[in-house]
Amino acid sequence: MGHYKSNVRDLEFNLFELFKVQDRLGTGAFEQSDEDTVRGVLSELNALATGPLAESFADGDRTPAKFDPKTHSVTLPESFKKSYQQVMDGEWWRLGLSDELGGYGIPPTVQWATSELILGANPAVYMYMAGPQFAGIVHKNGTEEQRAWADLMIQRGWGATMVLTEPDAGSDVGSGRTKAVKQADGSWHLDGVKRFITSADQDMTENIMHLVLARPEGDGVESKPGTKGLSLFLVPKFHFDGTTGEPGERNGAFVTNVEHKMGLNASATCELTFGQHGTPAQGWLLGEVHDGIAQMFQVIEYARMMVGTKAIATLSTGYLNALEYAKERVQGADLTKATDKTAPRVAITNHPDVRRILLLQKAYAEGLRAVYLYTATYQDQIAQGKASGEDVSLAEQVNDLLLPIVKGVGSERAYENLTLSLQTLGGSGYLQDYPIEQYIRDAKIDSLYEGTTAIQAQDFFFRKIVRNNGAALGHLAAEVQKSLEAEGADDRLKEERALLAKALDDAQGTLGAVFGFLTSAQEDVTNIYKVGQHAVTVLMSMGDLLIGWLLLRQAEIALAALDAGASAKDQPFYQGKVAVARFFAKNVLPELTGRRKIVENADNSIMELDESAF
Ligand code: ST9
Ligand code: FAD
Repeated sequence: MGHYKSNVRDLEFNLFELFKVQDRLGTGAFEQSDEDTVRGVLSELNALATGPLAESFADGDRTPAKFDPKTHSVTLPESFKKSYQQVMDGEWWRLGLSDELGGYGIPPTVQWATSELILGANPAVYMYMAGPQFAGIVHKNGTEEQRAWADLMIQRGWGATMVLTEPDAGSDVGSGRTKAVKQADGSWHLDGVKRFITSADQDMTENIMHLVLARPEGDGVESKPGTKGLSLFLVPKFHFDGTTGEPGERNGAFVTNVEHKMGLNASATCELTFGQHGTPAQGWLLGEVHDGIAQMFQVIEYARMMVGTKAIATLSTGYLNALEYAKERVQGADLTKATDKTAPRVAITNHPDVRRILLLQKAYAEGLRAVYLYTATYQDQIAQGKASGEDVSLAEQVNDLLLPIVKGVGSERAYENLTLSLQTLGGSGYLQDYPIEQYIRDAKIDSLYEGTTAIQAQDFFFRKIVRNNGAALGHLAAEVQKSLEAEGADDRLKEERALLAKALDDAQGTLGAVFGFLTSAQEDVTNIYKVGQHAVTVLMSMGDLLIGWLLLRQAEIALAALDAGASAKDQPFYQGKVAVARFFAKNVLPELTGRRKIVENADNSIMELDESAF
């Protein structure tokens, strides 16, 4: 058996029992798909993920991407390339495409569920699959000629990158200095050095299309500072025939270094230099509009959802590996017999502390899965609404609000709980004999790239709540309230509902306090520091609230299924759903009260402390 332990039962539970995707299948934008197709896709992809994709996971780590500075090229281990080829040959990338570009008309909820399988089995494989997905963005924003390039990117299986970061422009993308100078033929020559670029070279595809943010210069080009002065350029690795896609001369975008990283070693993280090696780096303005940051955010929104799902997928397999180990590992006597030195030794699942950490892992793995799939239900609504010409603005706002939770909370909680997966194995968890140490190394990146957690928290508060006048947040709070007041709610979960009601009040109180700091900053600008200090707390509390709510909804469904006489095979699954919702409500949700107090009592002492005292 490979390292990857998927949870298709839970994916199906979310899709069909909680979020009722079957009601949307066969209609509107999803006319082509039905329940059998979806179950079939999950089952087939699960076989690929747990088998051939998982196979090269460890090898990709131990034999990382190799860089040849003479040829500016990157090579990957054969085993990894084989895994990538299988997923490409199976045309699984079509799952993420619109019908127009050769997709299967599958709802985003299902797409993300299938993505979890690839991301859990071998996340670097997924990263290299960016070509068709990014082609969709080129198609959406491009000129007629560029739309034809997008088709070539898909047909010829090219790779693609998103190129923002520079040595002095990480979180602060607007500090980027790479420039693009307009040429007489309408193209642009790029000049500058970008760093940390995922998949900027590899030896698996005939070409790579770089989507690059650069600062345009030239006659008639208005120069603006910050992100609003950036434009998005298409810069291919090789020039190509616009009709056939046949690659020609090398373009002047060269990989000049590959980073040595803590994890995710199969995914090449490259320095990419434009126009500084004797060949001009020729690029084309995307869509011929200087609207680079907004265009790039279409890529970023997808990538943030992907990063959160990656983290959650890894936590889930970490938990299931830990669970399997715990059931088999015999160590120590039952605590009630601890003084009897002759007492029989038991599996560690009998120890209260092991149960505690296993349930924490289960709660976050399954709760966060529900959060990303809940987010995707709004993407379903957007796709359906757009197809039928309905107003989708609220669904778009709620999706926007949820993205920093999926990405920020998903990555932080996954990493934190993966350390508990490792802890479950004791010293063995520290060894490369088990996959968990690699999971931890591979998952750490998720709280860093695509915007660190601090950036997610600020995005959540300032852009998604304040600038939105709380419209999306109000909708979410009303959804939680609706569950709390639902008629016929199961009495057996009364206590948990009361804990959820308190958590809702605490999350709102925490937000209220932070709003107060923002308002008072009009009189004393330093009060904005208090927002900065506690934005992450707000994000994490909102994440826990959502997890507690969705676990409770799952528990209601599980109790009903048990009452209706669930099959012997399903009974433990549903019992587990009830138990984990109860555990989370009692053991995690009350933490929101303490966090609220901390925020309400915020002061600026840490900002007043001289740097030398740190
Ligand atoms: C990175 C890549 O880290 C990591 C790896 C990726 C690998 C990709 C692989 C993909 C694989 C795909 C495979 C598919 C396979 C499918 C298979 C299916 C089975 N939302 O606030 P302002 C815009 S990349 C939307 O003033 P500042 C907006 O246009 C590096 N738009 O910002 C706004 O204008 P307006 C990632 C947003 O203060 C404008 O920006 N780096 C949002 O100038 C200015 O906004 C980062 O993420 C938003 N949330 O700049 C950087 N926010 O206001 C992190 C802003 O008029 N830093 N806009 O609407 C930030 O995000 C900063 O906050 C900042 C600040 C740069 C935005
Ligand atoms: P910094 O921005 O220097 O941040 C350092 C610390 O300061 C962080 O804790 C951060 O939260 C904090 N901080 C910074 N500014 C603020 C602020 N305003 N408020 C509060 N806290 C703040 N980039 C690409 O363009 N394309 C890619 O494909 C890509 N892939 C990557 C792959 C890997 C493996 C890595 C490591 C990075 C990748 N990146 C990529 C870059 C990545 O997006 C950046 O590393 C990330 O945005 C953070 O920037 P930075 O590393 O410069 O950190």
